[in-house]
Amino acid sequence: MDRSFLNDRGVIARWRPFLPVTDATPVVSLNEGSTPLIHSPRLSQIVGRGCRVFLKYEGLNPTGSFKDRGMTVAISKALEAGAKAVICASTGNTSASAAAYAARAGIACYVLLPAGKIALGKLVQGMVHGARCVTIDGNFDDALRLVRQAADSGAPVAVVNSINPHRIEGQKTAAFEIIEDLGEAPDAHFLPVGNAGNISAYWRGYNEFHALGRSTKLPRMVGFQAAGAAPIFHGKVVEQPETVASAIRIGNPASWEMATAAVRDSHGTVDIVTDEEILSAQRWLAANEGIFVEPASAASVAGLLKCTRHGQPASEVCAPCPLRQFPDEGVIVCTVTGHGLKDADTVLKGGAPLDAPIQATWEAISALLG
Ligand code: AN7
Repeated sequence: MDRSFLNDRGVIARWRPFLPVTDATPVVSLNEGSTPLIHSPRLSQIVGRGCRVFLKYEGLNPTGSFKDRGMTVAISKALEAGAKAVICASTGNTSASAAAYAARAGIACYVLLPAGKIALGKLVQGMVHGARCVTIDGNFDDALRLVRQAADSGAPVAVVNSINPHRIEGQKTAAFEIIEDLGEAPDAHFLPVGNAGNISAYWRGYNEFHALGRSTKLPRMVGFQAAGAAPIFHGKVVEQPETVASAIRIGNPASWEMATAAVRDSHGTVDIVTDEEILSAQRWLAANEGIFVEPASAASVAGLLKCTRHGQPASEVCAPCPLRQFPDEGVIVCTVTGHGLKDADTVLKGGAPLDAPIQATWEAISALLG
């Protein structure tokens, strides 16, 4: 029997030469990565001038978010180092991913979560994969501070937050895939920013492939924070971050400096989108392109829609507009980072009421269909 199919999938299998693994690394994979880059005709039309917009749909990873790309590397390396347990702070997706990969690796997983601020689907993922889910009376930034303390204390746990460099290494592979799919880097890359690891990872990936001659250009990196949780945009820590996009409810991002460098070096920008803009982009994407993403993920598309509305250079609310002087027929990639089913509550709260049941008769259905 041909068994090669068993390990020819997954981020480490596909991108091994670019990752910090050796033959001695036990690969823990769930066939993550290789997510679709989906052309969005309607967004392309809205941007106009022959530009093309693509969505990198990271919700199609095994646990439903981009976190799996970094987690396969982080957990494999933790296992290689002999770890028996891992720990992370999370707004939900990191913990869901860590729990699944730790289960697969056969090691324990502790997750620290801000009480009451985790989307239900993500909490359920942590539980079902057997992680020890601990909620704290504090926000994500408090949870991350405690995880750092756990690391410093010498407790026998490996940290799998993105302060673990293996996470960023794994996540950079999304940029490789985009260059392979397009045959070139895009002109701009839009994505949501929370802890700021992903924007840093993409920038690293684009630079590595550019240096190897696999692309001739580098995209402008354009990050969007929720208006109530926008420390990088404002240039200062937000003590009490608030947003409906719970995944990016972060006031003191771990990869702040790396992200700032990515934005500066790529001539990009960081801007904000309101909760209303986020929810409206989420619904728009689901209703018009058939793609259901969680609120945080919709921040990239909300940002693009905001840019097309303003279309003007810097105003009070809009950082230097990334679409200003954008080339005709340019290519924009928006990463949509997580699946919409993780947070069904937010959609229901937004009012999608079901009508009362109708009679189970053909007359009733026939009247409905006109
Ligand atoms: C769907 O899970 O921080 O800027 O603890 O879940 O790399 O942090 C999640 C972040 C965007 C922001 N979209 O990415 C966590 C966590 C979704 C996310 C982000 C997150 P970063």
